[in-house]
Amino acid sequence: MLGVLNNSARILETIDERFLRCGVSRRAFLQFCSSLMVAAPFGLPITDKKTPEEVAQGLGKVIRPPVIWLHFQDCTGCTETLLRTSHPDLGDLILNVISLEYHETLMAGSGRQAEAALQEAVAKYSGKYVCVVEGSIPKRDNGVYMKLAGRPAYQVLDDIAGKAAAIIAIGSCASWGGIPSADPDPTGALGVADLMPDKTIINLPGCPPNPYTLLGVVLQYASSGTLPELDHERRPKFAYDRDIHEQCPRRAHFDAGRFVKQFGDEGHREGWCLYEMGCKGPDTHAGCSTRHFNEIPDVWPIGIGAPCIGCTEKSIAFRVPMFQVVQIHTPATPPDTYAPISAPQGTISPLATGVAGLAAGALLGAGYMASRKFSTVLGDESAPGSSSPPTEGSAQRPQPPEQGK
Ligand code: FSX
Ligand code: SF4
Ligand code: F3S
Repeated sequence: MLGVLNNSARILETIDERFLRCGVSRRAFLQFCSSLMVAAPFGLPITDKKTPEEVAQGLGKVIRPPVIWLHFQDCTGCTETLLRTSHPDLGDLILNVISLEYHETLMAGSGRQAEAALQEAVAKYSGKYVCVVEGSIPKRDNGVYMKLAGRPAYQVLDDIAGKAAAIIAIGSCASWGGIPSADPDPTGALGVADLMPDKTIINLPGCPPNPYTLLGVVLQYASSGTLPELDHERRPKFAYDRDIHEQCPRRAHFDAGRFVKQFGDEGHREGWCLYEMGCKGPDTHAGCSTRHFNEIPDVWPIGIGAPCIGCTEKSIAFRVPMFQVVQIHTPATPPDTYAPISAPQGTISPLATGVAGLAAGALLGAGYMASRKFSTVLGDESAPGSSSPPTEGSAQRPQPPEQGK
């Protein structure tokens, strides 16, 4: 399995050759392969193996793919997520697995020197490199809001991504505009696919996304020249095929009707469901609930007590107010990884598809829950949707802003 880069002059090494030359430990590589298997449990031939050893055996023979990484309007979080591994040698290892030819944040050079390095890398690997794009591209006023070496960002994108073998838009900014495109969108921020609609582009949204999703796609391409199956938003299905709510560890609390009402209240301290705090998990496709960040268990938004803001969804993050409650409009299937809390093991009340624990009259149709507002009463810990009248002297809770404001 020497992959698509086999026919190019052997200026690039295989991953095994590189490790041997740089003294990378087998143990670190196996750890890397395990993380890759967790990030891509199915849908990628490179990880479709029984053990990390088998994955390592296949990957070791792959020629390190040359990667040219462009930065536009971003916060550099996508780069950080790739390098801020909890084990320093793993971050190192990632840079040995791929051949990062150009990356403004990581390279020592700047100005003319950096520009020369970019042109050299493009000429050397023209038509063979993977172009990773981080950040959105400003198009308003002829792209005057961002220039690189005197050229507007959109021209740089056209030039460099145009000569790539594959284009990966990493993060929500590069996928469809992300934070810079939030209202009032002063720069006219666009994603890569908006500017190059006819190119094969893989979107890896997330703010930031899981780095192993990127590595899985790049290594899959390097090993066989194939790309994973994509959904309608050009996201690889292996990483974005399920919604957060389906596999959320707090799901049993949702099913039991236990909701956090305010940050810091008893429910929050107990790890209850964050739906009433605006959690967008029911409408968000991503793997975070089972594939945590930085190789640390529970390191993901809901794992640390923050509601999901729907950062992988074009129509949610930076569009819908953070604390606005979303409508549940998919039948809620019971989780298959977490046991329900208030129902006997292996069974769940049919009412749990909405919010079990509510008065039945509060449910609007079996299996679905209507969009609901926050309680207006401070300290109100009644069941969501129930009408608990404010008690005498009770303070009014500040309301979240209305959508579009
Ligand atoms: Fe965007 Fe990347 Fe959000 Fe940041 O740089 S996807 S702002 S976390 O990380 O581009
Ligand atoms: Fe988890 Fe959010 Fe669903 Fe609650 S609403 S179970 S916190 S994804
Ligand atoms: Fe983003 Fe929600 Fe995951 S905010 S990181 S998709 S939990």
